[in-house]
Amino acid sequence: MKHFEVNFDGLVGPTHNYAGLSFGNVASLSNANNPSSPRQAAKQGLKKMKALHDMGMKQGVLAPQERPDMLTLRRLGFTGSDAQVLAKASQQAPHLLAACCSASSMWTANAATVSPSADTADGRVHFTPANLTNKFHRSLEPVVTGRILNAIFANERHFKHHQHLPDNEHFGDEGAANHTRLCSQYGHSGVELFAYGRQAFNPAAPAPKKFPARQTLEASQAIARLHGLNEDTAVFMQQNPAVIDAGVFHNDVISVGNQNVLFYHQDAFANTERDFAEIRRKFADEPLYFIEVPRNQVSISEAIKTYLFNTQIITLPAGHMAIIAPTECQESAPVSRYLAELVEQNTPIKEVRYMDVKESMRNGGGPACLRLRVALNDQELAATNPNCLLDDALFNTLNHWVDKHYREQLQVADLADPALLQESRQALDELTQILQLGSVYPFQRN
Ligand code: SUG
Repeated sequence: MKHFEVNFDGLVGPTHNYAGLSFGNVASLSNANNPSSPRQAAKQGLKKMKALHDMGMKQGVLAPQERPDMLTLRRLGFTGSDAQVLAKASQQAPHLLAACCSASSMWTANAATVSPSADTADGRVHFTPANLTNKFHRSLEPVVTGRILNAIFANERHFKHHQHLPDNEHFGDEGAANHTRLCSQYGHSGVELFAYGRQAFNPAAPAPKKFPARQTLEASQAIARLHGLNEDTAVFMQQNPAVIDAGVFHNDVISVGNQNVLFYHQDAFANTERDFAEIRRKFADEPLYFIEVPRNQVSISEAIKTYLFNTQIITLPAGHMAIIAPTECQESAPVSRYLAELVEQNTPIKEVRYMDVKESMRNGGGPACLRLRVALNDQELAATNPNCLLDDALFNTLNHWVDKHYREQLQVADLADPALLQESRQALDELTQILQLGSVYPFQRN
C-alpha cells in the first residue's frame, strides 16, 4: 500500500481584508485597516498549491466560508433586507460587521485536527473541526468547516467526523496549528504532538499574562480521546508562556514537524527536555532529528516577523525533504543565512523554496497556516472527493474563477456594500459546483 501526505490549502475568500481582529497576532494588529487585494491573495495561494503539485506532491483545496455571515448578523439582532442588515451593522457596530466578513478560514491549519488511520483505534482517519472559541470571527467557522470536510471525505468506512468541541474557552481548540505528527513513514503509526497554551481547569498552572493562550490542555486531551489515540501515540507539550506573550499565538509559529524531523526554536516549549525524552521513548525508531534554532542565531521577534517556523516541511518523491518558506525569510539576513546553512547539515532537509504569500502574511498567516495536512493511504485517497484535488485543469479553472469574481482591492469600508455580498454568493455557488461539494453554505440551504 502507498501512503501520502496531502496538503489541503484554504482558498482565500472574496472578502479577504485587514480588520485587526486577532489580539495576540502581531501582523493582524499592525496591518489593521490597510487595503487588501482579495484577487492577489487568492492567486498567491493558488500559486503555492500549484508549485507543490509540480514538485510531485498531492495537493488538495478547501473551500472558504460564506462571508459576510448574514446568519450571524441576524442572530445578533440586525434586521430587514440583506442590504439593511449590512447598513445597520456598519453604522451601529462596524467591528461586528468586520468579524462577520473575515476570510480567516483560508488558514486551514486551524480548520481541524486530523489523525491518520495508522494512529487510531478503529483504523479510520479522524477529523475534528476546531471550535476557535478565542476569537469571535473565527468561532463562526466550525459548522461549515465540518460540512466541507464531510463533503470531501464522505466514505464512512475510511473517515470518521466528530463534532467540534463544546464552544467554550475551557475547550479552546485551534486545530492542527497546535498539532504535529512524527512518524518514520506516513503509513506507520506515529507520535502525535499536542501543544497547548494553558490548563483551563488548573488556573494555578503556568500561563501567558499578556496575550491569550488559544489552546487548552483539556481540549487537546479530548481530541486525543475522540480520535482513539492511545498513551503511546500522544504527547502533550506546553508552549512556553513567554513566547505566547511575545506574539506566538499558535505553536506553528514557533515549531514544525514532518516525519522524523522536529524543527523548533530554542524557546518554543515550557519543558523541552522532559517532553523530548517522552517523544524519544514513544517514537522508538531511529533516526529522529530535533533541529533546534538557537536564540542567538534567530531571535523570537525575527522568527515572528519572518515566520521561519510557519514553513512547510515536505518529503519530496525523491525521498529528501524541502522547506517551503515565505519570501519574508529570504528578505531577512539572519534567517536566510540560517536556512542556507541548514540545508548543508546532516538532516533530511536538503532544499529551501521561497514563496510569496504576502497577502496572507499581513494577517499573520504563513505557508503552514494555509494548509491542513491529511495523511492518506491509496484506498483513502481513492475515497476522497477527486474534484478537490489539484491538477493543472483545476488550477486553471480556479484562476479563471478568481478573475471573474474577486475584487482587485478591498477596504474595510467596502464590507457593507451589498454588491460584495452578491458577488461572494455567486462565486461560492459556482465553487461548490466546481468542487462538487453540494449545498454546504447557509445561503444554499434556506
Ligand atoms: O487566527 N488571523 C489568523 C491567522 C491564523 C494563522 N494560523 C496559524 N498560525 N496556523 C488568526 O489570528 C486576522 C484577521 C484580521 O485581523 O482581519 C486573523 O484572523
